[in-house]
Amino acid sequence: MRNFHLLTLLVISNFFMESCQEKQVDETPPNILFIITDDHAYQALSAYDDKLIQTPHIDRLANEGMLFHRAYVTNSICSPSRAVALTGKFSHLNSVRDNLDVFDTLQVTFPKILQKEGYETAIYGKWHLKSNPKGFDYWEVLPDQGHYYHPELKSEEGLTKHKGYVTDIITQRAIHYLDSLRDKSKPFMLMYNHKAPHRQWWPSMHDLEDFKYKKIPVPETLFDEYRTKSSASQEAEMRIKDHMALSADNKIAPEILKRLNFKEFLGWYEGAYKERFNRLTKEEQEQWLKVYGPINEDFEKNTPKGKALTLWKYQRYMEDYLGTIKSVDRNIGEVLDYLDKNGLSRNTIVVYTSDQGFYLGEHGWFDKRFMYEESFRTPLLIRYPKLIKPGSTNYDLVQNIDFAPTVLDLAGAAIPKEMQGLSLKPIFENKKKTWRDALYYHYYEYPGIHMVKRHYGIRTDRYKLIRFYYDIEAWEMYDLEKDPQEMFNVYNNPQYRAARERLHKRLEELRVQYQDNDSLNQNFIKSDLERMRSLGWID
Ligand code: SGN
Ligand code: CA
Repeated sequence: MRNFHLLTLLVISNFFMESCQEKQVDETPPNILFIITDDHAYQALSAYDDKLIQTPHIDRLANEGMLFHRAYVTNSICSPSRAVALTGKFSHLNSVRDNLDVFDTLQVTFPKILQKEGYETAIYGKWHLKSNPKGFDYWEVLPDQGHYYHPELKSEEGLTKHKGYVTDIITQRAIHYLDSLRDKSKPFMLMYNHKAPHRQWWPSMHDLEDFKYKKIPVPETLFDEYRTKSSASQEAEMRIKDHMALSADNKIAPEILKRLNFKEFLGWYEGAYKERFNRLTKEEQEQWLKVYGPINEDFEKNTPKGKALTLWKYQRYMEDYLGTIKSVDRNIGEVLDYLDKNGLSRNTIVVYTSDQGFYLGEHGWFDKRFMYEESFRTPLLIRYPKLIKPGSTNYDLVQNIDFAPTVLDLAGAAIPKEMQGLSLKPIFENKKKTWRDALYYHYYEYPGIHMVKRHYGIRTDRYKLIRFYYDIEAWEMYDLEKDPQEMFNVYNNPQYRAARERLHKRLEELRVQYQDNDSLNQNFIKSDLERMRSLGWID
């Protein structure tokens, strides 16, 4: 009898101890691992679509968390997206509308708030905001765009050159932080940001051959002639056919191009190609030439022309672009394994996203910037075992202004009024009653590289309305339900009159809500022109 009581007591006390521990764990603020890659198109992530590549490690986040099918950015370009992620505010209010702007580090950002809440914060990899990171206890970032091979990293101590491949190095630095540097008594927020798969797509030595000579499926709209669109599409300089450099992008040696009389895209691109090649060690150059040598020889012997050349460039583009993603996927796998092995997975929110989407030949393009789906949308996968049911999917209109409010909300911090996004927590918990019915977008970098005209617009569940302005005045409207590839501009189609009027009205409301307007725009144009003049870009 006595023994029985003792045993019962033991079992009960054990139960209490365990549930207290459980409670303790549950009340510990979550760690946050925020991963932002550069130019990763959702078309090249197998959780969304596996026709181009398998990304099993990134896919884990969807299998064990939530996959967002309608995640968008506010301004499809690098520095602006990063500023939005940090501040939760649109570009016109966060100091970074284009890649030339310098981020105002005096602003409120989510890492700064987390620091005040007792978090330790760190950032490794791509930063691209010109001013030095603020609000981070540890930081080591690529200067500007950084390099694929043997990159430099900038920290409080200055520049350090690292031996190896950029994606591996950023991972090593991030794991070193997690393992050896961090204060383990505090929750952490780690931003782990990759350069890949940014142009000019130099895959790691491990992945040089992966996609070579595998026939990559061609998008239906590769030869789009923009028949119903405004002149903005025709005038953009991002067509694979006309603007992708055979040298730097497709890795054909400049000597061969000279012999074949392909004069276009030598100049700066020739220098860029040589400079990148010269960064490789002698052994790497030999390894590289074993794979790219035969491609070069074949190009010289059987030089494709016309449509065949565009198809050849597309195939070469994809081989290298996808190659750089292989290494991102493998490295993310390593970090997820680290979390598993160190008992961190359950209490760490992992966010995977890109600074924007990218064209993989759709509409004949590479690059981003436009408000069309491929570049406006961005991948978003979030794992948080405590709140998110494994294998969930979501189709709400979410946007990168939501990142900062979401992280703060999950960390138990107050969301400042000036942040314009919404916390995604109710979506995770399945408790959302209403959600936004429309997204606002505004792109500014024009005139500039790729010459995509300034535009703003609205996207609802079914429609999209865009206004191009500055040296053009044009509206476009798409019925995304009937025309998901955005091939038919229905702005002037009488059947869509009522829908068009509703969209105009809602667009104006959004501009008021988000404090954007034409007079603000006029001032931006004035200061942008002054800057271009001072840089000697225009007279
Ligand atoms: C570089 C690229 C462009 C790209 C911008 C901005 N050219 O200038 O194609 O649009 O970066 O990219 S490259 O030949 O130098 O690679 S962003 O992602 O940083 O916005
Ligand atoms: Ca980018």
